[in-house]
Amino acid sequence: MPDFYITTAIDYVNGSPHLGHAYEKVLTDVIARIRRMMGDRVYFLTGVDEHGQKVQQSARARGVEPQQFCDEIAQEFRALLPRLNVSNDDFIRTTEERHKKIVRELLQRLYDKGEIYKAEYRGYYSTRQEQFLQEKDRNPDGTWPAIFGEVTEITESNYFFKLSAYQDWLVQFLQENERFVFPKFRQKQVLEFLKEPLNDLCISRPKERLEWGIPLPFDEDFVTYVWFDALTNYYSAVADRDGVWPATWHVIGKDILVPPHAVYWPIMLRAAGIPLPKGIIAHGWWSINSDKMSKSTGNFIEPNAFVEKYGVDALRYFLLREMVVGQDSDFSEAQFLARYNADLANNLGNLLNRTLNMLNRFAEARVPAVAVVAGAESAAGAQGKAGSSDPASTASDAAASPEAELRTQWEQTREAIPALWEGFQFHIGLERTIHFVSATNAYIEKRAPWKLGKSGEPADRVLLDTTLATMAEALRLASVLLRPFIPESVARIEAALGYAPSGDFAQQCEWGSRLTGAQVAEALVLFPRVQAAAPAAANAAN
Ligand code: ME8
Repeated sequence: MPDFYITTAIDYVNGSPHLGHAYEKVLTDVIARIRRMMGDRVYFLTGVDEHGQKVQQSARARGVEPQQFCDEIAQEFRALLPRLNVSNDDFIRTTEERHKKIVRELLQRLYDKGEIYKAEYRGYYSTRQEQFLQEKDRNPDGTWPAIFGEVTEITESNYFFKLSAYQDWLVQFLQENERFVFPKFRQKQVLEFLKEPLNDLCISRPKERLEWGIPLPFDEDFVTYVWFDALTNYYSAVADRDGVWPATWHVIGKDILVPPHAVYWPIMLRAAGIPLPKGIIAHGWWSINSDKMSKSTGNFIEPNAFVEKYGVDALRYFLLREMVVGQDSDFSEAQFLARYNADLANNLGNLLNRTLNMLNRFAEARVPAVAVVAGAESAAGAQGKAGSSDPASTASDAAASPEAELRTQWEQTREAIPALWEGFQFHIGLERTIHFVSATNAYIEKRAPWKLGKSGEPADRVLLDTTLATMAEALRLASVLLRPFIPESVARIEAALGYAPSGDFAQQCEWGSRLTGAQVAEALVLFPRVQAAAPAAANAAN
């Protein structure tokens, strides 16, 4: 069984979780669920980033100790995961002993190897960004950009990590590993960044300036720079688990690719003699109604409230269907509802509802065996041939039968999907899958089982059974491809169809008569149509 280790960024606990955080966890979850479905042994890590100036300041502003503040907010992040149906195996907090121990060991190892040195540094410092600035960071008019907040000139002794010594190695590594960063255009940005000489990285903060951090093992007057601390989480969480490291993918947002994940982290690992991860997936950013998310302006989606209102799968589906992994996307409730109604309510939900409804009405709630496929007139004659009880087993005899056409559609869909998933093209995968659901609904319109059920002709009865079996089978198959995305709904569909998945992914995708004889549930509305955009979900959370 191949090992597959996937991580999300660990979120700062200086504010509550928002849609961007939710997206990243769901995206990572989808990949983890796909790999599990493909038979990999998956380890999925997420967590929170608790040290540093921002957290210390936020705690002070609330008048509580940093640890107490972290405990509260970390709980909010942790509680969101089951609400989003995120199947993480582990949740790390950077204030945990297991993490602090490994950070200190790593620092000591690098110090002993001569990769860390002490030096005096004089320069401009941004408190808000917790970083020293360079002349090139100034605006053209000589002022400092507003994102840096207050900038002061300071001199202090600090510890530095020899980043610059690894610049050539990193460039070569990225040239040899063209797919280290997904999407590719982001890898180019990393190489672009590396065209300028790297400075060594200041990895300490004097305690008089910042207390809320992990003390350096070789000088307790300093705490560890928060990025050095945070990046190590990916390794510290699994350091005592054999065979999990190296990570397969780190899933992060585009804002923290360069330099932390694509420059600091590979160099930290390389310098410490630890194998590198296979790669980094850098996703884009969500805006809300074409604007930056901001609590103060109320342009903010609170994931819990949204899930409460529309259900977890409606949100998961939208996030994965709408965003092209690596690109930015805009979230508006109107767009969400349009997608929801078109794809989930009117298409998938409709297929489920009518399938159950007709099985109850015409087949005593049992999926009939397939009897015939060829032209309607020869129904009785073809019956004997269809002994394989395959809804489209006579596809070659009757290439143009609606069953055969639908089956061909299915074969094309299932063949396309693995490569789309492998390339993180989830939006296209979902589009293709919903397209197949549409084709199934069109097939039902064509066969019109409600008419066949009323006719009383034996040949029509045979055709009715085939139609009922075919629609149930098509729904079952579509569900297999939807399982990683909307797991709760798929579990309900499978239960309603009396289907317990068995066999590997390829077997589950085989068009057959898996459901013959299954007892199905009463008609079920999984995704009720929603009429108008209700403004309450774009939560004015202030
Ligand atoms: O950066 N859309 O934490 P964070 C999509 N602690 N993703 C977004 C987003 C948006 N509008 N806003 C934020 C940190 N994110 C560090 C990470 S990892 C060792 C340390 C994503 O809470 C962002 O890109 O600011 C990042 O991947 C994650 O949420 C956490 O952001």
